[in-house]
Amino acid sequence: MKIVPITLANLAFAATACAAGIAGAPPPFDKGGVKIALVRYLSAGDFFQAYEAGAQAQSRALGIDLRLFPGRQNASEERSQIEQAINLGVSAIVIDHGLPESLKDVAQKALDAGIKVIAFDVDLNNPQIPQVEQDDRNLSRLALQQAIKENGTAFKAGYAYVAGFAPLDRRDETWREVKAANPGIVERVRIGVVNDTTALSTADQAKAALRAHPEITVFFAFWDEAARGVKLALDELGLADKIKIYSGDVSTADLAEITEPGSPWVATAATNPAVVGAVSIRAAAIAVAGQALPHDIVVAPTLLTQAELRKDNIHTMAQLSAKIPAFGHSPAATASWIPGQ
Ligand code: SR1
Repeated sequence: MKIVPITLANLAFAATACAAGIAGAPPPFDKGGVKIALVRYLSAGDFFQAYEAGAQAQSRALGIDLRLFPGRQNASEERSQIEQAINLGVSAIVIDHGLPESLKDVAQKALDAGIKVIAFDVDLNNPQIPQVEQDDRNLSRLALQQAIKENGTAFKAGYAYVAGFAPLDRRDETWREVKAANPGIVERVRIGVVNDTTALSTADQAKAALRAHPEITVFFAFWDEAARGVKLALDELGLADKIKIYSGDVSTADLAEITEPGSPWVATAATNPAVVGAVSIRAAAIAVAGQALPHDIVVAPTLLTQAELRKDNIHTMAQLSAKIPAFGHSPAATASWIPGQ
């Protein structure tokens, strides 16, 4: 497989060039009009919106008819959306997040119907289903190492986490390792919520937690919606100069909050979600073309610190992509015949 760098900027050109089929591509992409479904558990929030935009751009470049099934945190709805995608006769289904136990059998039903299945951030525990992920154990490790660099190995922490979501569970494994290796780092309070207003709900929880635990000096939230909620709580309680936030994910809105004067949000470890969306669609396309894919398709995260972002004057994802190659493209799931890479 030839590895060619993808840039989101050139996907738009490729989109118009390839709608009727891609010259030299393997069937069925030589003719165009391949139907692929993106079925989601969550659609709200910056990460999920940017992921969808990246998936749509890569689909246009490949001449794919992308059928989008939005996520409303409803396991039975997601399950029935997969059934609908099977009935639509799609060639592949990308399953984005979800609760594994409600999806495993219906994913197997899709495979049995000859449909390729790619999972993003949901462990369906099936060797026939390649998994896209953001190297989550390392993602939280990058943020945790930065926290130790800035705060030492003895501090009281708050932690935003919801069990049952594969990326958060993998990030949590590293947090448990770090606590075990550093007995001076103590988790004093745990909060967490997943809904379509996660930031606001997290802020309410964080305010109560911080009032009850004035000893906390560091807060970990390895999901930007949760980190934004913790920051809102700190701002409202007047504690922004007392507590530092370390997170996962990044968006243009996050960059504004991280770099604003006096912000407590000092570092995040992240990928570009639009690139992850593009990788998921490329993986589905490669599978439909009958070409080989690794089981684990990994988009590597990068540590972003407040100090460096301010120094480099970075305020948007476009600026970040221009500055850091990993934010503009990923070598994961590429093939020489895929346009827009
Ligand atoms: C509820 S799971 C939220 C996470 O999913 C994606 O992996 C994003 O990185 C986000 O942090």
